[in-house]
Amino acid sequence: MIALYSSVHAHHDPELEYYDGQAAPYAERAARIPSILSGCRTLGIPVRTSNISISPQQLQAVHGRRYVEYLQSKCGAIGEGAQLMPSVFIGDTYTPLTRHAYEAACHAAGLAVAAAELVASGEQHAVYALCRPPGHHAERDAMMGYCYFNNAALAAQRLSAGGKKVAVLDIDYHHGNGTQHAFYDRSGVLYVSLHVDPAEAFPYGSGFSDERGVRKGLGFTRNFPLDRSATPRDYLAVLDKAVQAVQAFEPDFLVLSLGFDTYKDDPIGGLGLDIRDYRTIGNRLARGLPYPALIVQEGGYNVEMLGALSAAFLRGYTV
Ligand code: Q9C
Ligand code: ZN
Repeated sequence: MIALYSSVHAHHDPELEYYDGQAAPYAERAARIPSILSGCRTLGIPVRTSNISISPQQLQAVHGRRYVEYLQSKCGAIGEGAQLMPSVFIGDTYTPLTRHAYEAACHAAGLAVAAAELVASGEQHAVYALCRPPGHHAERDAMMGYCYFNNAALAAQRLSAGGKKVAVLDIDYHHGNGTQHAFYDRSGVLYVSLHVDPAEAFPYGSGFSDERGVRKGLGFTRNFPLDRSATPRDYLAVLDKAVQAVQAFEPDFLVLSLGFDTYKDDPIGGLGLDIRDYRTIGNRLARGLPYPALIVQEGGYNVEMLGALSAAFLRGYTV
């Protein structure tokens, strides 16, 4: 296993997000990535730098042309250090634009696609893409939840080339609305998500258990909402169900959308999981889902703890 990293993310570092119009410090901080990098180093996972962008054409595998062009031109007009809350192509007020948002998002997507290529070619059995900004809330035509381009969806789309079956397992605290919607009417990509019940958590509008896909995609979306008060024991029991749903699909490849915002002291999530639980999670996934895998970084906002959390996960995953 190797990790893929790009330094370009650091130029995108907004100051504020808006909750019902009230400004609050931006939780999706650039310092997250060095912390996760230290977790990889603790485990001796080789880290390869991959400063590869993605073209507007490649982004259109998942996103609309107008949306991509809007982001590119709008970001170019923003001053260094400033931020802008757009009025269109936006799903919430947590996702401001900066001068370097487009560039950073293109490099995060570039990491995910480069990682997908290493896995598709068989060069690596597993690759951890240290994507930032994250991606799973990004819709076809809307930025949302700190996400601009959907890294996991772009990678899954790449891995599905030639009719390969791809399972996306999303264990971020939040439901990955954008990834779900990207494949909602298709049978070749399974989306399975474990997250806090959208009745009580972001993104509120999707991730309910009765969302199961449409037309050819019916049955190829599976949501496992958790109560906010779920214990680690409850969590692991539901994780086993999600793992079984993936196993039943018999995928050629796995994309794991990995969030550490389920950690008990996460500043915006927080689901009672402790460091040792991440080792258990990593271990259960490695054993239950031994497919060639791409791990895509999503959320996780306790910057000081991300190194320990990623190390614990990797310790369990790589045994
Ligand atoms: N009052 C990801 O984890 N809402 N995005 C926070 C705090 C924004 C999370 C609400 C959550 C976005 C990738
Ligand atoms: Zn999240």
